[in-house]
Amino acid sequence: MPFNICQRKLFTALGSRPQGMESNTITDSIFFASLLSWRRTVIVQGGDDADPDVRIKRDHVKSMMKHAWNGYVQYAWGANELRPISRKPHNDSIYGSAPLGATIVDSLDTLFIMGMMDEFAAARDWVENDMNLDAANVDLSLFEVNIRLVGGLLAAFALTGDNLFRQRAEEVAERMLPAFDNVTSIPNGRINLSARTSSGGWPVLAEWGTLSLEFNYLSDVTGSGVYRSHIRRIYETTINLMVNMDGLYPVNIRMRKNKTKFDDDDTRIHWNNFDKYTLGAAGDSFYEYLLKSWLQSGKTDENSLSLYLQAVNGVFKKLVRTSKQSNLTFLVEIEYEREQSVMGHLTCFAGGLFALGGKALGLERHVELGAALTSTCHQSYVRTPTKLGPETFEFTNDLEAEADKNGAKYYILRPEVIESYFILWRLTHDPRYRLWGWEAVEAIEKHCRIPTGGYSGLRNVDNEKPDHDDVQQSFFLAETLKYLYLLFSDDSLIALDQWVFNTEAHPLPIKGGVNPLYRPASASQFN
Ligand code: DMJ
Repeated sequence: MPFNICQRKLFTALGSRPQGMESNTITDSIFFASLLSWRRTVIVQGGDDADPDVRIKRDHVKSMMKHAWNGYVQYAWGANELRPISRKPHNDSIYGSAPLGATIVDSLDTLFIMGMMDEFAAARDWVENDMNLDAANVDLSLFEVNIRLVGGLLAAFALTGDNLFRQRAEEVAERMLPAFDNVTSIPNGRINLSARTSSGGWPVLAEWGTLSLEFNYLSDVTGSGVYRSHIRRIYETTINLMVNMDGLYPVNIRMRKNKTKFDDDDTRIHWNNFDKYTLGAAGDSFYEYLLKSWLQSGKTDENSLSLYLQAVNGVFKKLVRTSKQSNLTFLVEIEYEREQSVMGHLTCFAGGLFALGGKALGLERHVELGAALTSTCHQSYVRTPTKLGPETFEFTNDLEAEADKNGAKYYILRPEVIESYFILWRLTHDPRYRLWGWEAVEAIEKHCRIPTGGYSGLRNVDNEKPDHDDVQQSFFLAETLKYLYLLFSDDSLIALDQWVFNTEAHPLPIKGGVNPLYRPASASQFN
């Protein structure tokens, strides 16, 4: 049964005009207009496709989630990730040995959306009773903590309205704030959640540029402006001091104090640009969050939109290329003014991003670029013997969307290619995207499924005999399986005009009346 929150909300709202709002013609029309805008149902569970064959495929994806989850529960419960072959916890991941249950928090919304409510209840119980930030006495990536923990908890809060998730998200975020005790608005890249300290200097573009969705939403649901104020300083002040190349930003920036003969403590800032420009690793989600911040704001955040449009113009001008052999569209990277014709699996998110932006803005050229990049990423999968794509692939006189013989041929269960299939499917309903998604399901089942529980990445996608890396990444449950499940669902389930996905595929509601699950603190009488 679809979980129809809209009707319950409307009923509550109709019985209770907000306190302090007097009745007159203007306020009446605002009040009832806002109720009308709530009339559209928000579907967060269910959403079965009308076609029985598609329903069978979706059931299969759900069974994959069960298999992935059961392996983790059995052999790694409470640890960050699972080593499915060794059948023990994986402690060398981004969170190291900090017992932060990354797989549990990253999986909350996937479990909920799939209707796996017993598993969801166990996960919630862990978040309530066992998630111990004081035990995380280690330097962690600000970016990873934000996208997986804060993003995962906020999405769980939005979907369920359960205040536990908001409280825990705020606890984590509040311990991230020392990273902003910096001379500039760019935060330090490392935080210690237990000691409440930060270190590491400036992180790369994609790290400091991937905070806005979570921080803006946090401010709205907690009523605390501190999170939004940090984002404002970055995007409304600091970014204007940065050199850019046609709207594209270098992945590495450095700050140094200006030593003068008058004052050794002069804190004026000089910006050095280390010029690698890329939509791949270290750059990717900076661009993603520009578009999505505009979407999340209900299309009112003009500053983010303007930065996004400038960046896509830069992409067209500087980065889009076509392969010689089969006219495949790809994106180059520019490093110290030299072009590298290499794309990463990570870069494949850009297909979905450009299509999403193009559709929202009525820019067909952007949608076409997104579709063309998604086809190229599909080629990176189907040209390998395993039908799973390598970490990086090249375009040379001899190679087209394939890894070089010394290249990075591993596949670590990443989501980006499937993410773009999902977005393109929702926007175009071209059946090829479901076909390609199903090809990926079959390949993952054949090469990555470990019979005793869980899924493993591969060391080399060119080896038909599996060479497992023995790691089930938490983003496999957060992203890869969620996007596959939604690919085989009806459009109404987590509708794209009501939700934006953070870069870890955690859906956050869109502001401005289209999604009653936004749950701002100021409207808590409706929650
Ligand atoms: C995830 O943590 C996120 O998607 C991030 O943006 C990039 N890396 C992984 C998945 O590949």
